[in-house]
Amino acid sequence: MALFTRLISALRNRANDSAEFIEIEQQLLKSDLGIALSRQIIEKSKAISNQDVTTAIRSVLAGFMLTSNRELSKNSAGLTSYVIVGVNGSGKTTFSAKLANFLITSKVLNANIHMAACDTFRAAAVSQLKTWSERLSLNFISGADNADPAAVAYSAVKDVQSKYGDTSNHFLIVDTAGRLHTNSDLVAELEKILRTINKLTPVNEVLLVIDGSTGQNGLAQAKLFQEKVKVTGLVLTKMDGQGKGGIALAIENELKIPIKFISTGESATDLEPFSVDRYISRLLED
Ligand SMILES: Nc1nc2c(ncn2[C@@H]2O[C@H](COP(=O)(O)OP(=O)(O)OP(=O)(O)O)[C@@H](O)[C@H]2O)c(=O)[nH]1
Ligand SMILES: [Mg+2]
Repeated sequence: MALFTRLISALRNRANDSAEFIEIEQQLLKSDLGIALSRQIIEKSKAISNQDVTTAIRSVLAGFMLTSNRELSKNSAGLTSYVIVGVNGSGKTTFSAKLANFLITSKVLNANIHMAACDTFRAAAVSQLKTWSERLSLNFISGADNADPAAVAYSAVKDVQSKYGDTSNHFLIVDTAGRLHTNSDLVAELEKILRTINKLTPVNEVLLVIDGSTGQNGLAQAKLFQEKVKVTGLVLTKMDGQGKGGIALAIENELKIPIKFISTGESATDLEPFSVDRYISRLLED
C-alpha cells in the first residue's frame, strides 16, 4: 500500500524538512485517516528514537488500535444471536451470508445457522437473503410482507428453540433494514427487535456494517449510529480494490469499538477476521 513508505524514509534520513512532512501529512489525509489522526501519527513518528524505524512506526500505529478481543461472543447455554445493522447499502445482507459461511467453515464445530429476514420493507430484501440461504444450505426464516420485524425475530427464535432441544451450537443471524440514525421510527424499530430477542435469548453481538469505501463519511455515520444503538463490533465492507487503507485505523480510533471483520468482495468467502498485525503489515508494505 506504500502509505508509510515516505514517512519511514524521511525518518530514516532524519529529514527535518517541514515541507516534506506537510506533504506526507497530505498523503495520509488522502488515505482517509482524517486530520487529527494524520497529525498525531506524524508527531509521534517524529519522536521515534529507535534505529529500527519500521518497528517503531508499527507500534505507533498499533497504539491507535484497540487491544480488546475481536472474537465473536457466543452463548454457551443456548441459542447465540447476532443482529446485523447499518445504513442502506452498506453490505448487511451480503455480510449476513458471509458470516454464516464463516461460522460453518471455522472452528465452531457443527454450527447450525438460521437466517432471520427482518428487513421486511422490501420483498427484494427478503428474497436476497433467501437466495443466499439456499446457496449455503441454511435454515431461512421470514414473515409476511411488511410484517413487524420484531415479530419475525420473535418467531425465528421461538422456532429454533422449539425445534431443537440443545441450541448451544445454533446461531441466529438477523438481517435488518438499512436505516439512518436520523430516522427515529426506524431506530425505535431496531431497539424493539433487540429487546424482543433479548427476552428469549441473549443478543450476543450487534454488528454495525460500514461501507469502508465511503471513508470519513462512513465514519461520521457510524459515530451517530453508535450513539443510538449499543454496537458491540464493526464490520468494514468494500475494502477490495481501494487503496485508501487508513479508514480502519481512523474508525476504530474514533469509535473505540473493535473491528471484527473486513469484507473484500461480493462472494461468501470474501471475509476475513480483522487482525491488527496483518492490517498494519499491509499499511507498511511497499
Ligand atoms: N465490492 C464489494 N461489494 C460488496 C461488498 N459487500 C457488499 N457488496 C455489494 O454491495 C451491494 C449492497 O450490499 P447488500 O448486502 O445488499 O447491502 P445492504 O446493507 O443489505 O443493503 P440494504 O438492505 O439495501 O440496506 C451489493 O451489490 C453487494 O454485492 C464488498 O465487500 N465488496
Ligand atoms: Mg439488505
